[in-house]
Amino acid sequence: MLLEKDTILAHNETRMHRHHQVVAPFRDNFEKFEKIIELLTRFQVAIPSWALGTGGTRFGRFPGKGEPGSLEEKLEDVGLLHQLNCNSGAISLHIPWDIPESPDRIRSQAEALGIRFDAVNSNTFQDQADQALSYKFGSLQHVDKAVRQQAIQHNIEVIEHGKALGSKSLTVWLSDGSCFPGQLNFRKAFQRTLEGLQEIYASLPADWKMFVEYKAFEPNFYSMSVGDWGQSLLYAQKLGPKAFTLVDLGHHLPNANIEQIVSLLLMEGKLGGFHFNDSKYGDDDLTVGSINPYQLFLIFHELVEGMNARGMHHATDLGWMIDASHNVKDPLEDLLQSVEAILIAYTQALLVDAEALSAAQQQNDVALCQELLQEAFRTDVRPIVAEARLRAGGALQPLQLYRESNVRRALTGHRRSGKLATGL
Ligand code: AOS
Ligand code: ZN
Ligand code: ZN
Ligand code: ZN
Repeated sequence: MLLEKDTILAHNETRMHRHHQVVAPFRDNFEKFEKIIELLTRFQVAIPSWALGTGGTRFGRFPGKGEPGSLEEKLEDVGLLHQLNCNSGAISLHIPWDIPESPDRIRSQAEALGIRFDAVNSNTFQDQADQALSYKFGSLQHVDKAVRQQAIQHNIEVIEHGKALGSKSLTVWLSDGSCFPGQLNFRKAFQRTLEGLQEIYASLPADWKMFVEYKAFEPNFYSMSVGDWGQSLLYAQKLGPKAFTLVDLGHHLPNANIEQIVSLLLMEGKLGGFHFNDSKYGDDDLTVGSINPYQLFLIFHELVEGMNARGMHHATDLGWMIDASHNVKDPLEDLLQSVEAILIAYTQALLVDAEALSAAQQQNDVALCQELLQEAFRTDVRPIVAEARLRAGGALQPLQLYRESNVRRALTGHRRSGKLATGL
């Protein structure tokens, strides 16, 4: 369901006077302001198909209404988000949850909505109904070659689906690992996993990237075969130039310095992209920026600094994706909040006076270093983000417009009883 253009215009009209008042002070530095607007306009965050419906925990799931039941409906939802904020012009699919029956049709639907396909995700963390062998004891690490082959074959099929849609990357997240000491020979598990990844890598088209996502724990609780950025980097280095590490913010041990990890991966040319979310305890998959917005800002500070140093293109040289799960909020509202949080952190990072910071670091002026970062972080940049949206044709306040337009009620009316087609 897409909103009428007039609806957005009317929404903006009633807020325009106030918007002009709050955005005016930022225009004082005209050149920087215009540069930031341009960067924000190009910056697109991929929405994960699996986050468009209500998620759950192992204790239960409380489904919402009007949730998408097909890939077409998922695309519709992302189209709506993109129409509201003009920064959600991509979707990340999960196979087999999102197998397109007719890739050409899906492709033209996405094109009409201004949406491209970001990384396709494989799934060897569940057993599917028609699957010959079980992943109970892992997939690429499995002691049985036949299970490993099945997992390799699946990943190759995922690449094929991605090719048909115009995707350019594969994300491999493995739930492989062990729950108890002694269960696994770490070295052999690593080697088997590497061999599997090498076979998948060999099937990657020349212009594709492979993202190796790491996770410290869960579903295995003693060891994970891609458990941290060190292991992911090892795989990526051994695989070759098309392989990169993917950082999911919720996949670290408590208090990990994620921004430093990001900085060093960037330095090595091995940072592939992100699964943005927020957490207080573990892989909580909460709304981006809802728990620790300062950490998000510090990550973006490293990204801006590191990407500029390497001459990288902010919008296109990394995979910007969300990985979240919504248990108590309307998924679309939550995703609007997440994209907004990402843009706010990015904008604040763009405001950092890089030259002054570098000089202060050189002088060991620790207090000034902190002041310079916090000066940017404490700036309410929402008017800048809104201005970028306004110029791109989006809504000044996407969440409010979503609510005012009663979108969820309309979706509930014409979709089958909120039945969700994804595996979560
Ligand atoms: C799992 O914890 C990872 O974050 C993966 O990215 C996973 O594929 C995704 O959450 C979908 O279930
Ligand atoms: Zn993830
Ligand atoms: Zn996760
Ligand atoms: Zn997560």
